[in-house]
Amino acid sequence: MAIIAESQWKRTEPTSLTREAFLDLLFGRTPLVREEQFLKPAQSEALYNHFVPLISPYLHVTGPPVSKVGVAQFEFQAQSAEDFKNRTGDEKQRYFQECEKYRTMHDGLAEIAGEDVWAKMSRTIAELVPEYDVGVASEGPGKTYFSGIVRKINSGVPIHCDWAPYDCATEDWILSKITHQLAVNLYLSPATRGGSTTVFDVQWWPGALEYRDPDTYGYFEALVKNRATATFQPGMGDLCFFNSRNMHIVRPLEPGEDTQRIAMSSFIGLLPSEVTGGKPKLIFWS
Ligand SMILES: O=C(O)CCC(=O)C(=O)O
Ligand SMILES: [Fe+2]
Repeated sequence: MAIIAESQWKRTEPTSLTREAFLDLLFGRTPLVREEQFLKPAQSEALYNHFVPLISPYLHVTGPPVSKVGVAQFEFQAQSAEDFKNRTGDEKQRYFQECEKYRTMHDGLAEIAGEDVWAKMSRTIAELVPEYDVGVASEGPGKTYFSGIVRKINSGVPIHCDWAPYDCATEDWILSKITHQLAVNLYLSPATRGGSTTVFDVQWWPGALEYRDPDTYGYFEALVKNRATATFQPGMGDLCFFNSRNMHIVRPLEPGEDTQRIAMSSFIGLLPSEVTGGKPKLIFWS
């Protein structure tokens, strides 16, 4: 059996968003960073009410249903063994066309919530790590990625990780050149029954593919058995970060929970200076 690297986690509890915590997360030394009440309840409520009626199903998902406002690069990925056999070569073109449709999606945020909460999130990070450039991922004119999708995940997601150097290796996406990857979620929902997220102390490495469920983007449970975990129950207005190279799972809402589990979400990848030709850059995409 393949060998898993020794744990680097110093703790399993979430820490608040400081420079040290952010860098520990990026480099795998801590599992969770959580800034409680990043949004005031009235802001979350206004955004929730604005986005819920606009939600539509993912264009492609090989697992429990997920729906959204915006674009997920994941919708254009090879998710299952079958998908890998059926790449058409026009995935990137279709992806960037879809991004154009949602280019103005955040324009009304300031009016709805009193401030552009998504810009506030990226500004907060940029201030913590001045040694990095920070911005939405781009491959040049007409090829700017989309960041800040709003997702509804009521039915949970299987054990999986989000690791662009593997997930995006099917084409020449710039994302496959990152060296570290985080997920950030700004939870807008008051849902409290079910819907917790668990991060496992197992990062993607080639041997993890032995545990891949061929029918979905998920991995079998044996991969994470007996490994340390860090679990959180998202609270309305909380801004939570985890290292998305780590395996993670979202549990479904329980029967009787009648609010939707909604979050505004992005990945954050570190592009090294060998790729940027200048400062390392934190790139955002959903
Ligand atoms: O909704 C969540 O808590 C996490 C969803 C997820 O898999 C991700 O953001 O990568
Ligand atoms: Fe994920």
